[in-house]
Amino acid sequence: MDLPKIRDICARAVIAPIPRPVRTASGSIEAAPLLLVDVLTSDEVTGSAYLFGYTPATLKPLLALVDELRPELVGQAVVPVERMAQMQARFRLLGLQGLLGMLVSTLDMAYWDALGKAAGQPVATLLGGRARPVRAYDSYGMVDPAHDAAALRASLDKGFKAIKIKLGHDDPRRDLSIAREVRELIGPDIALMVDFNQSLSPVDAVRRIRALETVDLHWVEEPVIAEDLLGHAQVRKAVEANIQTGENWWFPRDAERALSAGACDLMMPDLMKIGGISGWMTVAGIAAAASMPVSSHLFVEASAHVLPVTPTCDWLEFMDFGSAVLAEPCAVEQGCVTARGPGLGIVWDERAVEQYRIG
Ligand code: SMN
Ligand code: MG
Repeated sequence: MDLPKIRDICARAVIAPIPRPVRTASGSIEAAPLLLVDVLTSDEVTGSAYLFGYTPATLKPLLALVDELRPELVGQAVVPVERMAQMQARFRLLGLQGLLGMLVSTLDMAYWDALGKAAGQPVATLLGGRARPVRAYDSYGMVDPAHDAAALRASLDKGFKAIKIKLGHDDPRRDLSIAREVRELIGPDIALMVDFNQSLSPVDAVRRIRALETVDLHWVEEPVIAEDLLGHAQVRKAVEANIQTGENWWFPRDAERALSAGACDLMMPDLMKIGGISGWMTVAGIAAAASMPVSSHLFVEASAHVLPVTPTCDWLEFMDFGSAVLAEPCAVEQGCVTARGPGLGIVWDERAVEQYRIG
């Protein structure tokens, strides 16, 4: 059998509107700067995936990076494991982090999308599982409980059984009052997660998290700088709450390092930083062997394919950054998201793409 080959790689930059702005203790996101990546293959399939650039400043350099990588990838087989090895070898001296790591991970997702589309199967099936409902939490930025009460109630009406809010206000008392008010609003049966987005020192984190102990919290996320694994481990030892982290780990080795450091009780790798579907699957194995629950970060559509094949699958984060440019965005049903195929289920809404395109 002839393996499909990469015929071309195209990328477009858009600023996509998002349902609600995301305010965090470390910066705000008003719209989603996305790079839409298409891998055209020799069997006439287009594999697609999007990259979330965090800030519009990343988009032009990413377009230029695609132009640099294209000649090295065109003509190569659509075999994700080989392409990852190729990129690792090619950039050994530089290392795969930052924009390059994000692009390599996104290309991996696009390859898997192409393979699934060519087979007429969801990626979850190709990975040995199946598209099944995965429980999701509705992910908020910093909230004002009075102003956001209606939105929070609407989340519960949609069937979400868990809500995440961001904390890390200048005044710790505000964190406590917000967490209390949100808990009051959603009632005792809904899981409540909080995310500090790396904003605290380990000493402050211990103080704040202890002060929050009267509120039933499902997890406390990234209390300190993501790379400070020792800091995470110190906080974890000093508090009752479960510590969650992982969205800023680069490739599977970072996950291994964090686990070895005892940095967390729960993990949430990000498909775009962990090495795409291929990187995720490596981490899923490490996590299973360590009995570590795994949740996703962003990338609702692709995450819905890898979580069902993750033995220690925990929660899917529902933060809707791609749907403005997708022909068929993922739906939430009874608080769950089910993967769509074929492939990753990623097909662009071309009219929307033209509307939001900046490059
Ligand atoms: C997050 C980070 C970056 C953009 C949006 C949201 C966040 C999360 O830390 O956990 O969702
Ligand atoms: Mg987070």
